[in-house]
Amino acid sequence: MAVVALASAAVSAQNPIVRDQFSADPSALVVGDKVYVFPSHDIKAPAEYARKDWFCMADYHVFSSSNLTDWTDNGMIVDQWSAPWVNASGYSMWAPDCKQNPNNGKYYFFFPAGAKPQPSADGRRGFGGNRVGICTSDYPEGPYTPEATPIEGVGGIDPCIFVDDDGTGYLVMPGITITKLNPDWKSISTDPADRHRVEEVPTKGLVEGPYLYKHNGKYYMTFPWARDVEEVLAYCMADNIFGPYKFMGVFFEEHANHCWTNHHSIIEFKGQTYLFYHHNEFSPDFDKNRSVCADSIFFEPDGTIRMVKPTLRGIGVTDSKSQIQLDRYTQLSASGDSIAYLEPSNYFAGWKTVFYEKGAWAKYNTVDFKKAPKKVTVKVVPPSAGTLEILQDDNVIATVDVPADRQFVTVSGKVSGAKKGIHHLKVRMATAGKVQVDWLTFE
Ligand code: FUB
Repeated sequence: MAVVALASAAVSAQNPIVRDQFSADPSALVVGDKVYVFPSHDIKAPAEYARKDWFCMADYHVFSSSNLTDWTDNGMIVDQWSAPWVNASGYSMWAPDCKQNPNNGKYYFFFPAGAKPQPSADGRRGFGGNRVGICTSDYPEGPYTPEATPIEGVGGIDPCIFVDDDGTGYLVMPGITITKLNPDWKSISTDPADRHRVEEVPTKGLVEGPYLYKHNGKYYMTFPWARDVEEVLAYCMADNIFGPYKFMGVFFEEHANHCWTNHHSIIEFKGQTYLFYHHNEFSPDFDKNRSVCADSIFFEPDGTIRMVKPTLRGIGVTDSKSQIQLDRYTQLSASGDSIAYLEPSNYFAGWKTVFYEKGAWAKYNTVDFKKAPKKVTVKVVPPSAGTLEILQDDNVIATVDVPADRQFVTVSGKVSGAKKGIHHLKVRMATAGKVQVDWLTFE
C-alpha cells in the first residue's frame, strides 16, 4: 500500500502568516482582489545595538496575498539608512500604517521612528524623539519614496490612518487622539475643531496601537490595553468620528505564551471581516521577536464584536495540492496527539503533529479539492510507525501505512471515493504506535 515518493507541492502558510522572518504590528489593506500587509520587522539585535532585550527594527517589508493563504514578500519599503530624518543607528522603526489617499490615488506609508539627534540649546546633541514620517508610492507594493522630514507637529509612535466615507483622512495616535489630515496627507490640520481626544477609555494600561475601523456606519476605536499584565485588545463604539464613544470591553484576550504586546488592524475582504495581530510563536522565550497572524472576526446583530478566537489554522482556503501543515489544525482530539516544533533549535522550521494513540485525530477545515484526488502523500518525521486514515469530511478516502523498518521521507497512499470541492480534512491514527506528520498533499 505505502510507496516512497518525493513531493513537489508549494508550501502554504497558516498562522503565523510570515514564516521566514519575524514580523509584528500588522497593518492590513485591501486593494482590489488582494490583501496587503504592512508589518514592522523584528530582527535579532546586531552587535552594534546595545539593547539586546528590547525591540530591534531597522526596516519594513510589504506582503500580499490574493487567497489569504499564500503570502508574497514584495520587498523592503524603507529602512533606517534611507529615510533622511531617521536616526540610522536607532533600530526603532515601530508600528506603521498604509492607506490610499483618495485625493491623488497614491499610497501613503506612515511610520514612526527615532529621529536623528538634534543640537540642543547647550550645544550637546540629544535624542531626536519619536516622530512620524511618510513614504509614498503609486502602487501598494512600492517602490516607496521617503519624505525628507517627519510630519510637522506630530510626535510619538503607532500612527493609524482612517479614511472616512467622504474621503477625509484622519491621523489616530495613542492618547487617543484623532486629527484631520490636510488633503495632501503630509500635514495635519491645526484647527482645534479638527482634533478630538477619546476620553471614554480605561485610564491605565493604554500606551500604543489604536486602530479606528468603521462597520455598518459605526466607528470602532480599537486598542491594545494592558488590563492586568500583557495587552488584550479592547474597543469603544461611536456614531460619529469625534464621539461620544462608549467603552465596550475586550474582544481578544492575552496570548497563552505571554507576549506582552499585541498590535492589530481590521479589514473586510470578500464579505468576511478579519483581524490581523501578532504573537511570539516563532520565539516563545523572547517576546520582542514576534510573528503576524490573522483570524476571522464577527459582529453580533447589535454591532458589538464577538470575542475573537486565535487559531493556528488562520484564514483562507487551502489548496489540496499544497503542502498542508496539519499542525496548523482547526481542532485536535481530546487526547492522543499533540503539536511540537520540528527542530527545537530552529523554530522557523515549523511544527509537526504527533499521533500516539489509536483513534487520535487532527482536523483541518476548508481544503479546496479542485479535482477529486487520486493519491495522498504524507511527509513523516522519523521515528514513526503506524497507520493513518485520511478522511474527507467523515469519509475515509485513504489509508497510509508507515512501516517501522524504514526511514521514510514521504509515504503515499491511493485515494478512493474522494470528491472535488471544498471539504474538511481529518487525519486519524488507525493503529497503536506513533506517527509524526510534517505535512500532507494530494494529487
Ligand atoms: O513593535 C514595537 C511596538 O510594540 C509597537 O509600536 C507597539 O504597538 C508594540 O507592538
